[in-house]
Amino acid sequence: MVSAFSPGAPIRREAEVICWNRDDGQACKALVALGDDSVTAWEHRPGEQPNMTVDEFHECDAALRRDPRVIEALAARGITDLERVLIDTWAYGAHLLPEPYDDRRLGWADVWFRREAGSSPYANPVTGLHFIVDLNRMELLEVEDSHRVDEPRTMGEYVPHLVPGQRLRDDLKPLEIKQPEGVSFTLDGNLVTWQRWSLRVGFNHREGMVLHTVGYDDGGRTRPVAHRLSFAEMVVPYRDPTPDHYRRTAFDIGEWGLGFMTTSLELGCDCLGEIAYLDAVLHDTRGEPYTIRNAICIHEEDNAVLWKHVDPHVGAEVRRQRRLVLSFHVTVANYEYLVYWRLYQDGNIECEVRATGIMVTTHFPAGRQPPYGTLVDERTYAPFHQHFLVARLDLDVDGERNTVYATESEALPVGPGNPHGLALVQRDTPLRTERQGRQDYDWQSQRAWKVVNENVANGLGTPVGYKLVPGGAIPPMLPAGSPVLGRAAAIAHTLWVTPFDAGERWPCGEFVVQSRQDADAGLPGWTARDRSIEDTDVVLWYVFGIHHITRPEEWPVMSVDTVSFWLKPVGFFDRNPALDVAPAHPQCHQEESG
Ligand SMILES: [Cu+2]
Repeated sequence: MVSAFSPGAPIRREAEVICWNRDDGQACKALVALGDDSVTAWEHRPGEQPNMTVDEFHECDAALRRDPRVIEALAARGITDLERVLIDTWAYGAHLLPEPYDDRRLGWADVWFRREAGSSPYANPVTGLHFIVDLNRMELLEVEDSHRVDEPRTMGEYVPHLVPGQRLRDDLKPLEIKQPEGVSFTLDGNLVTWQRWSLRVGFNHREGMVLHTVGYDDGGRTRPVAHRLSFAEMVVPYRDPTPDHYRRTAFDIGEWGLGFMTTSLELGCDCLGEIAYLDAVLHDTRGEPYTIRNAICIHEEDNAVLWKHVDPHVGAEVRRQRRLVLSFHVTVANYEYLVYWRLYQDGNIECEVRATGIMVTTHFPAGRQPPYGTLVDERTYAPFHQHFLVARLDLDVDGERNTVYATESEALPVGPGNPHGLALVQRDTPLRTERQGRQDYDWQSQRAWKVVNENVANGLGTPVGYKLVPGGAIPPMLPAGSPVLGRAAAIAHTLWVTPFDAGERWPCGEFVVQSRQDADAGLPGWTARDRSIEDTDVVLWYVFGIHHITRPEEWPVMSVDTVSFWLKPVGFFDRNPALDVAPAHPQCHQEESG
């Protein structure tokens, strides 16, 4: 497979095809051998709903706009200019499907209104109006007109000319990033090499950017760190049970796909400096290819100081820190997610996600505001919600045979040998089976997880490892038996560990549109077998995200909310591997004394 690939070697080109018959709604999964134009596998998947498609979203929009009942419902609210209406179609969870239609492929739609041409539709929710649509027949099933609210006078605009009385700041001087001798990385096809790092960059419709065969050159030998790094699922439950929001639980990867939602990047705006871009090629519902230009951005950044010491006799020795950033941006309706994987000179890998865009809001009548959100404008609140991401980390620390340890600090009680209560020890507990591999964040013990290769020792005689340093871990806060937790039990733990299985890719199941529960299809089912995860090819599933208690400062557009986690070498090297980074300027470096 990928790790065995050498340039020029023949490869078998296969495409996995998910399709469904819009007449009877039946889904199928097929394998197509592209080299000899043959279908090598064909499997019926009764009862499953494939992912939502971009084509279907647009088709639904067009169908609704034509429908006299939609035109009438909008007119009843004084909206007659359909050009200014935005309709967002969302997927359902099975537990919320309206009964007469619960065997169909359904969407439910929100309605938004642009106050003037070019203004922000998300500034003005059409509160209490939703459409339920059969997505196979493109048939409007129900107009839900649950309640109306007198329009508040809000300011939801962010484009400068639409913000009343706004004068843009003019006191920033130019800041230019130049690399007069070019960049320090090389890009050969999808192979990236930079400093000691090498990796291959991939892309697919569901996960977006994927990093393969990430390795670090150590004395002329590439030592594997990760076989494959990606995001496998996102779950965004809105925590507001009122009519406008109770259905709003998005699975942005399983329902929509980070790849499908990827947007083109612009030099100087999205990425600054000397940039290498990669395009992505995806397909529409007819299987026709299309290109997302500049889908992935690769560039170097200065990141202040890497290491420093000031010696009282001989002065300062300082190194600047450089990092390589691989990133892509995703727009899912009102929200954007910006994903950054960063490689550092000292062997660290950082994965950062930034959420930005526009929060969902609702208008409410004069009086007390609803309790499940924050007031952000006149009689307008932004509901609380959570963004859970599941990173799939197929690590190969110096090879495939790895064991994961929970590593925790413990303060020993006062006693003989510890009279001042200072003694702190580190406990490493091997996770031998999948049940033990279900782990939760623990602030008290500063719990982290070490992926260790017991078969390879460093120069100090201890086994080599990489540590998953948790960041952005959030609890689900969903009661047992909650239907959302039933569909996404993966979010119930911070970490899951499984033995590698090529078929285990999607933590909440392959088909999450209208899913009822993931007990069989995803992480809960896989790990219920309690397989051994000791000294084997392990996959870590790290759950992190944003517990979004909305703020007025996030309206009318939200500055980035940033979360990250790190993979850091622990005894992978014998000493600081960035000792040999050269000083950026002569003055960062002590004169050699003669
Ligand atoms: Cu949010």
